[in-house]
Amino acid sequence: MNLRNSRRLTVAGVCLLFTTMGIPVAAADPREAPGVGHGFHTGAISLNTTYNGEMYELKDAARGGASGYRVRQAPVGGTAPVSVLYTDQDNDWGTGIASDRDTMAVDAQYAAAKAWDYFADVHGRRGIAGDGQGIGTYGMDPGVPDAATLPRYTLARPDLDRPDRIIYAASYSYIALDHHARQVDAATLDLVGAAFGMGVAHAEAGLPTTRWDSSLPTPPESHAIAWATAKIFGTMVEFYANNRIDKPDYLIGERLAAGFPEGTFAAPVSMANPSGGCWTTSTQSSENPGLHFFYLLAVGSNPAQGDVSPTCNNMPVAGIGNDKAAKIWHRALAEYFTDKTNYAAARVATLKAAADLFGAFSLEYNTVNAAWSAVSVGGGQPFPGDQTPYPVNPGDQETAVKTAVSLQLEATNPGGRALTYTAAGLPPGLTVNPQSGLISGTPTKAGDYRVTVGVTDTLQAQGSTWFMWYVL
Ligand SMILES: [Ca+2]
Ligand SMILES: [Ca+2]
Repeated sequence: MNLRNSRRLTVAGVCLLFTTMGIPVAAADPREAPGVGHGFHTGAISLNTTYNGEMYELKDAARGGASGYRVRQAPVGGTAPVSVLYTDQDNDWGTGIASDRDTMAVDAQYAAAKAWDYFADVHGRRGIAGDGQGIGTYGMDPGVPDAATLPRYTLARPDLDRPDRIIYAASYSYIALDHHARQVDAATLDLVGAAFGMGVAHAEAGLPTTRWDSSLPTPPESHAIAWATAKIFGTMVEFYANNRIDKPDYLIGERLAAGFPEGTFAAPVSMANPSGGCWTTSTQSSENPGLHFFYLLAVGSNPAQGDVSPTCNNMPVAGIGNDKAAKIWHRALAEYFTDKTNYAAARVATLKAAADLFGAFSLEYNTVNAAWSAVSVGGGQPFPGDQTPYPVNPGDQETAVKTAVSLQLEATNPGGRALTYTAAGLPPGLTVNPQSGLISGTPTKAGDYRVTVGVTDTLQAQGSTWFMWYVL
């Protein structure tokens, strides 16, 4: 029965419904009934709400009392914005239209619930701090100047340079959603999930939740690791929700621009191939090398389905799937990350986490190592027993164009497992036999070619080297 089309009378907590015939019918306790939400990003979904005797509150008792608030401007004469719990008369929330405040609240509450469920189901974690406390989502009215003025809102910062953007930063129990100037419904699964993940990064490791600038005492890369953590988990929440409107993908914030003319917003970041996705001293304060790493670990460089992800070292990486990749990152965060973790330390931490979960030098462990190398974060092994195979460098080659060549690659192979040979950047006309390592063919075009040759064993332990091939 649709409550909206029924007159309702509440007596001692029992809802009596009057049908059009005027005959009272005892209904189930309305406090037990799930609400219906109509989100812009999420469509029609069910919501846990709380009946207070007079109306429904956007408050989810099953998830630590997670609640949705609207933040209004300070009243005349007041100085602080006012947070108001969303309420509804008939437990049917929102219209599905982006500019509707209740619709934004539906999206936020739904996304926060999915984030809660993701961390609970996959990582055994209840809430951002793991203490069972539900989180709040705050939809900012236009003109609310600064989320930092919210009570207890000590860790959040508005993105002053981009006031159209969501405020990612979250404290232990709050997520801010900044709709500001453009009235954007920023409560997408990945962005809310990222805010949740940012809170977890801070709660577990003390990672800083702001963008780095030169005035901050903490190293730039710890900010990058925090933001990578946020966006990795935001994407995992999106996959977990598997919503029919906001479909899972490896883009960050792709729904933000929905309903706006193309070009209104910057293109969403692609984890498969982000700009600055190779670590250098100029990308170290960006999360993009970390996002690129995670995509390679989970999906791989050339997946059967999904976007190709070019590697910085020209070596192929086969992914181990979202679930294993996310478990590795979460364990690294929970056990090994600190407030000063940089990319090199994150590499060691994720290797240790992979060793804890799957064994040192397991396929999963070796894939972590390969994926970090593929974003130019290298280093030694934190455990003894390394069996990485390496190709023997054949030295620079010089051959005449349109003349057949044959070059046999050799490799060290301490693990004794079957090897696959790869060669990237070969002169046109030449190919490598992946099994035998024989490079053969007839070069068709003169030029100077930088060739990366690599070997990968059946547990994805891999090594590479490079040489020049001059075709005259
Ligand atoms: Ca999506
Ligand atoms: Ca996304």
